[in-house]
Amino acid sequence: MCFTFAHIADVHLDCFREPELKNLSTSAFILAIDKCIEKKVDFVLIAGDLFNTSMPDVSILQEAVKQFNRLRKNNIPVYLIAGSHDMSNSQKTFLDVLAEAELFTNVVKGESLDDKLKLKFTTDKKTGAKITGILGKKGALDIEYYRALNRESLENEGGYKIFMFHCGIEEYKPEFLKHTSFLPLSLLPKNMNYYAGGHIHVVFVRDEPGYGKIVFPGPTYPCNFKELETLKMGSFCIVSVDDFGVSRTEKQDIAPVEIFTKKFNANGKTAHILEDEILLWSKTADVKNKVVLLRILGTLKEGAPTDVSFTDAYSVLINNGAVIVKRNTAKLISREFEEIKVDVSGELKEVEARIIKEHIGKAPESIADEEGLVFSILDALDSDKEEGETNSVFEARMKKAAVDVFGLKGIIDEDS
Ligand SMILES: [Mn+2]
Repeated sequence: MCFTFAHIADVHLDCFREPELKNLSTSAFILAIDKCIEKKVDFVLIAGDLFNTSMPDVSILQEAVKQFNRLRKNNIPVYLIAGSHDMSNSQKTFLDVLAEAELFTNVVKGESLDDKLKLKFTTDKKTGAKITGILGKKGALDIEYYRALNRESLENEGGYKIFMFHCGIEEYKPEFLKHTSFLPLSLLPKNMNYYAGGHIHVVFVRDEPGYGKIVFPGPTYPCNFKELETLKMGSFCIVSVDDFGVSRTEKQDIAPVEIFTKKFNANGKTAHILEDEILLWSKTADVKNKVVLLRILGTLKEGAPTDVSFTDAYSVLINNGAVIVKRNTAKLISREFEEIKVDVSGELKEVEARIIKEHIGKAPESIADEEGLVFSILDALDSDKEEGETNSVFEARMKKAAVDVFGLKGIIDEDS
């Protein structure tokens, strides 16, 4: 039988701090649901990272529930797996609450027998499609599930089969992620019709011999500055399956508003000249109803990146109707720092150690065991917010950890 379904992933609701971007990200999800209803898809897949955190804001939860209710009223079931962002460190997720309310079905079901993971398919009543999958975990820890997976039982099942997963695949990884390790293709169960992926925020479609159609639909909305700049919009896929079980994907773009990017090159300019150039440009730029991204890069002839003031240009752009203006000066440097070159080969820890070694000894006064001190402070600050810990408690804990490392007890008032 012919049917269609939507493959959504990486919604990351609640991922921006700025209300304007937070709203755009939520609008993008609503637009995706609008399209699913308009196209009368038979069901919707969400391949992880519906929420950006395990405890999203109440208003965001309310909006999500509203959208799932719209799908339910239109008889469109939703099948979902958790992504690395949906889970707290203690493996708790708000998705469980929504699943309990039957807003969607979490398809990660099965049992662990003799160290082997045996997954069960969830069958979609209307179409007969069989769906299963493995949740995503932080730090690619989900690879252990794949190692333990009883693949044969999945591979030998008949019918139209969908495998949902939330991790990158080693063989297909994009250039910018070359230092991250992903799941080798050989650990994916073979002989599925459709592999609904998430986690890699890039659109990717491939018919893999022996496997099936492997798809990453991209995020429904970019999740940070770089993604806003490069992706310019969100996306998901609508998949049509014919009588022979052949799946065709159609990428759907989601762009609630236009994203306008502008680069400024600081090479050979003083902070003031650069500032004037940006202000002058802002007066004539057509930014009405657009998200404006300013990327400032290069080496200033004089002055530090912090000397460049954006205040006036911001006011002009906002007055001219920009939805929001964001700038990125990560690649803007002062002349005195120009010579810093970083060799990024090897594991993250090695790169860290190398950079620290290269740059110690530059403090105006010599510090005893500076290298050890830098590592201790990195360790002390490398701690996530605990389950249920409030921001202020978390901040106080981090502050105490830092104070302890520097042995500053009594010098800094710990209650401040
Ligand atoms: Mn993601």
